[in-house]
Amino acid sequence: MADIWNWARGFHLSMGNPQEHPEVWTRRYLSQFPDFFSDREAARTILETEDPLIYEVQDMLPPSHPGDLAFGITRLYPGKIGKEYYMTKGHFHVIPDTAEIYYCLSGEGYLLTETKGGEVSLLPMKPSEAAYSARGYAHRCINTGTEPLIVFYAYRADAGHDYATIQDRGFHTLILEEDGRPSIQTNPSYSTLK
Ligand code: S6P
Ligand code: ZN
Repeated sequence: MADIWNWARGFHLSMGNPQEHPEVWTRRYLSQFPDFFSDREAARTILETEDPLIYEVQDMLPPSHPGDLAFGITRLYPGKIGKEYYMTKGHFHVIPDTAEIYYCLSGEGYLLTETKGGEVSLLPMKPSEAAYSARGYAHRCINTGTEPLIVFYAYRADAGHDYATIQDRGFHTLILEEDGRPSIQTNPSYSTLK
């Protein structure tokens, strides 16, 4: 990575523009995680004709030192798969006792957080608002608006990501569009997803 990221001495940089530092951007297309959506049939139908970009992440991932901070920008596009709003995969941290802070720059949606025991904290995100995902909680961004939801996040650098638990069990809570507005629902497949 370029010299700009001097984790030992500090640095500053311009963020959020995919044209700058393109090597630290990761893109997630529907074909990479169709089974994370509750309506898998709808996902399959869409993939017959297109493969939409759901979100992109500029992840300034430092070497894994517990005293460093990983941070970046997530840009989550608007849209739905069936009735379910576009969302990130979501994950627990491998070191469970690690929190994460999100700050909303633009757009609107939710940070859905929940424990392995199914305790849910659903945190709204609007510009200039922060959402704190507590230690032990998985987290997922959901875009319920019509513009990209853009957030800044930071967390302990060596926390690690566990996607497999979410892939197997799903989240306890789903945000679906009903009558043109977000509706909070219990995931009927929670714990039984395979
Ligand atoms: C990492 C942090 C974010 C997410 C990003 C994409 O701990 O929570 O950078 O990685 O929002 O979500 P996901 O679930 O695909 O990593
Ligand atoms: Zn995280």
